[in-house]
Amino acid sequence: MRILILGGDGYLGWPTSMRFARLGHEVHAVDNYLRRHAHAEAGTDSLTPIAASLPERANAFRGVTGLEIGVSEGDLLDWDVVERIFRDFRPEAIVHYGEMPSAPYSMIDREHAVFTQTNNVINTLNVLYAMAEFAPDAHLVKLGTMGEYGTPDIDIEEGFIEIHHKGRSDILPFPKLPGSMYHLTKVHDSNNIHFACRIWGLRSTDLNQGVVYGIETEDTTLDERLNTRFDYDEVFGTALNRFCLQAVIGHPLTVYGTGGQTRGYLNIVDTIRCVELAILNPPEAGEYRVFNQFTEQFSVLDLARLVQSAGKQVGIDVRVDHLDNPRVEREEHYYKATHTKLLDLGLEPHLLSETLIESMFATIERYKARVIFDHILPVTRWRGIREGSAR
Ligand code: NAD
Ligand code: USQ
Repeated sequence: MRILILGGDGYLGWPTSMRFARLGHEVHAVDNYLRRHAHAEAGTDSLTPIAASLPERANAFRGVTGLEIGVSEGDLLDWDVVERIFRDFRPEAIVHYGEMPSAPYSMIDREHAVFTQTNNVINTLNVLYAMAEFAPDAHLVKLGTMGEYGTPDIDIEEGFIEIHHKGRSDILPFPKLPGSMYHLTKVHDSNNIHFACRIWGLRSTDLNQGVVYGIETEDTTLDERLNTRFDYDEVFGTALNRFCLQAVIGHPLTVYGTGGQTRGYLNIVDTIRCVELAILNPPEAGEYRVFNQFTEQFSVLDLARLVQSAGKQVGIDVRVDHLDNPRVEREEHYYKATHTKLLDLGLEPHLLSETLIESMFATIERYKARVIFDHILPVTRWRGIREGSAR
């Protein structure tokens, strides 16, 4: 298949591009290096050294495997770029990772919020219009987030819920309570994509993904130039990745508040497999479906304890700190989210274990000299404007 990977230079996009090329697909990766620029501006960087550009990554991949990955350096906000790529490549499937992915980044100030919402919502609209015009039969696999749902006091369903109201019933989109300006963009995208499927007959799978952890995939380990990025700073680092790095450098684990915040998590290897399963089993024309993409749920404190216990196995004494929560979120709450659709398609999860955490420690140890210590503690606060409730 011809598969277009939007955001192909990112943490998830680069290993996905390699995986699909190795599976024999024709892959074209697009990126404008937004993520690299955001780190350069903030003075942060990936722990793992990554090749300098997408063309360099593709060259290294060709050198190692003999396989091609086509690349375009361009901004999805620019209609000319999107139009050209869709006209030239004529994708059969589009994997859309190409957004600004950080909740803290989107909460820094008005400018960052406006940028995040513009970047994410408008570039997805451009993709939908390009599909309608140049690739109406293609399948859009869009990365959404479990954070679209928030933490309601009822079980979370996969995208839709049957509602009985005043003697009538219907199956409607599940209510959304996102917790940041970033998470809100995913809700806006979902509405726009659902609309494009209903009105124009496009087909899409919206993958409401949980928090991803991990550093390596089968392809990244082939050669150091094929590394994917791994971030641990307060803006772009995610919970378990941060905790593993903190353990290795002797920093107390930064649990925000009580640590009862519960979320769905998955291994980076499973992210790629889920995207592959979605592509192999496309929806009907006009169908908009939602998969909840995570394999296990943990509280932040569960994760901290696991890292602590893995540390003990390898002789690292890990301390856990409870910091004042910089975010506005519920710290003790009900959380039960359905996630059977990907399992039904054949997903065999790589579950979190102490052994896996120990292997992450080993990789982090290898690059320890590159750690920038200044940006580990949280400084971005949700309460900058006016304090609200966690709901
Ligand atoms: P990432 O920042 O590493 O990857 C996104 C890539 O998209 C970056 O390389 C960035 O430069 C590119 N990009 C952003 N805006 C662009 C634009 N206008 N034009 C062209 N390229 C653009 O993030 P990631 O962690 O790989 O996440 C990928 C996707 O998955 C994101 O949409 C994110 O919201 C979603 N997601 C990530 C996680 C996670 O834990 N990493 C969890 C759930 C959902
Ligand atoms: N947290 C800590 N300590 C830390 C970092 C985070 O306690 O040092 C807590 C946060 O307060 C939050 C939870 O851990 O309660 C998860 O935070 P995170 O930074 O790991 O993840 P989040 O901000 O939710 O965003 C990440 C990705 C985003 C994706 C989302 C999936 O950056 O792209 O959409 O995970 S989900 O969480 O399901 O919405």
